[in-house]
Amino acid sequence: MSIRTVSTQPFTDQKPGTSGLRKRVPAFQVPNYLENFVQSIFDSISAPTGATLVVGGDGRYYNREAIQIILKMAAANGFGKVLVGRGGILSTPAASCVIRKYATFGGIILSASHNPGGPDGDFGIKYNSSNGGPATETVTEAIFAKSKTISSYKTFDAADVALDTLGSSTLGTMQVEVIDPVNDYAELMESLFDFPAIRALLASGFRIKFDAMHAVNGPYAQAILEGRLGAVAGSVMNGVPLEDFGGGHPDPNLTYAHDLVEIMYGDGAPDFGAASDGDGDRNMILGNHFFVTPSDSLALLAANATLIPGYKNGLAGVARSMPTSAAADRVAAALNIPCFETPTGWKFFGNLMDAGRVTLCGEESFGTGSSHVREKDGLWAVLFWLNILAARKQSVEAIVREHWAKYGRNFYSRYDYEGLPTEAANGVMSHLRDSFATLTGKAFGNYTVATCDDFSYTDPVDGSVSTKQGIRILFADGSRIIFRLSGTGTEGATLRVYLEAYEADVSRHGLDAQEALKELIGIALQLSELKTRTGREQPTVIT
Ligand code: G16
Repeated sequence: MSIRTVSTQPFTDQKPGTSGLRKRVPAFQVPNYLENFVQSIFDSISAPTGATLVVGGDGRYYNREAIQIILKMAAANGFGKVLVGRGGILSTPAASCVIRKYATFGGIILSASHNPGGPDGDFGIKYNSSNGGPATETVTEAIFAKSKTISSYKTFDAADVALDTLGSSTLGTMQVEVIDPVNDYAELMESLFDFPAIRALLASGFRIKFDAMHAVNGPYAQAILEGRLGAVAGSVMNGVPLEDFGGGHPDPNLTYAHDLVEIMYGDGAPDFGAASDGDGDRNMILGNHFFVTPSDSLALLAANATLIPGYKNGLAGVARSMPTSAAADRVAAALNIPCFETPTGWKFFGNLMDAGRVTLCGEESFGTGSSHVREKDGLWAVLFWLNILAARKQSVEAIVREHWAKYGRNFYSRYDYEGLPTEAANGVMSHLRDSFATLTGKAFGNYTVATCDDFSYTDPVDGSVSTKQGIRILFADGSRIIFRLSGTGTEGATLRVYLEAYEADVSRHGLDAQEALKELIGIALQLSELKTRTGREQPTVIT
């Protein structure tokens, strides 16, 4: 057993996207591809000799192989200890929890989140810092710079580490501790929420369905919902994590979580439904025949936070990504707390949470979370909702409708055009940028453009600036159309069009969102010339 230095050539395409490096599995299987990226991480983070690292992933295809490679490289790069989830499993929020609880130097999380898995599916890797959150752009840029000049990496020649039994072993001088992936996280949840009240709600006949989508949250949901909270057996569906997610697309939205949607919109639907994604950080919330948009969910959680033991003293502030609707802003204004608007990407919330300036954060992309960890957290959001339902003893729909009556409704929808030729997608964006000068003040039907810009963000904590974070067309009445290119896809380009219209009139709150947003959708298509420039008549996904 010895440390070996291996010569390598740089790859030019290792730029981390919205949340780490995501590629097809075969790309990661190219000799040295993963090793180069891991060495670039280690070379960029200046970990002291003997530091502790957390490693885990969502269990997708190639997770186990990648973990063995990372463990051997960590041993060769001077780490003293690695905490790894049993079977190589850690949901993304659980990894964040473990990094924080054991005050480790950082962690490596293996996931391509909601993207499909399997031998031809997607894989991903990202580095999280000691605060438990995704590395900031300064760090990811350093990793990318390193990946372009790397000439060697270090590994440790040894047999694979046994990952399926709890306990310690060694790789040279480095200790590998296989930990239970669920316990630390479940304890954290129990410290935040009123488990006895939720248990009583579930015992009273309140029926729930949680769709783990054959992804990492299955064991977490079984242990917490059916185990600690006593939900009836079968409340968790698709609860066995599979390397290819059963051939599904583990993205909790109305299109991909169709099994759950059918149940929640069928005869005898349960009272509450929820789903989470590949790595357990996203969530979708449903009532009986009712869908809660992620933007509304964030606003609802903020408005009801003091009902929850972990948040009973109120919130320091809230934050949302720029394309997320302004529903949370209205709650923040009423609570007289700050509301921050950040670029898309959970990493932008970290500084605000570390500085104690926000407690709750959320994104339209089915992500909600709080300062309990530094990742968005799917099961946390489900427990937050269950705690509200236990405290208020009303249906999901009644709670949301009451919220709209008080604050108004921000109608919201997102159109995704996936797998576009990159040039066509870039063409739409530059055409829109070129139109800025002529748009301001122009009227389109009921809407007049107030301003338009390319969103830019100056981090209020460290002063770093992020530019070109999405094109905003802001209308005089507060309605918005946003155009943005996704940073998480692995094939071609995905163009997202985000639509939002505010409605104060309660008599119109029952409208279908697509109906309420029809005129804005037409304006978005007209302004962007999307159909002619991309040849796409319809979006691939509407949420
Ligand atoms: C990641 C990020 C989120 C972001 C989402 C969508 O989520 O962590 O902050 O909102 O991607 O990003 P994009 O619009 O660029 O595709 P996840 O769940 O994929 O890790």
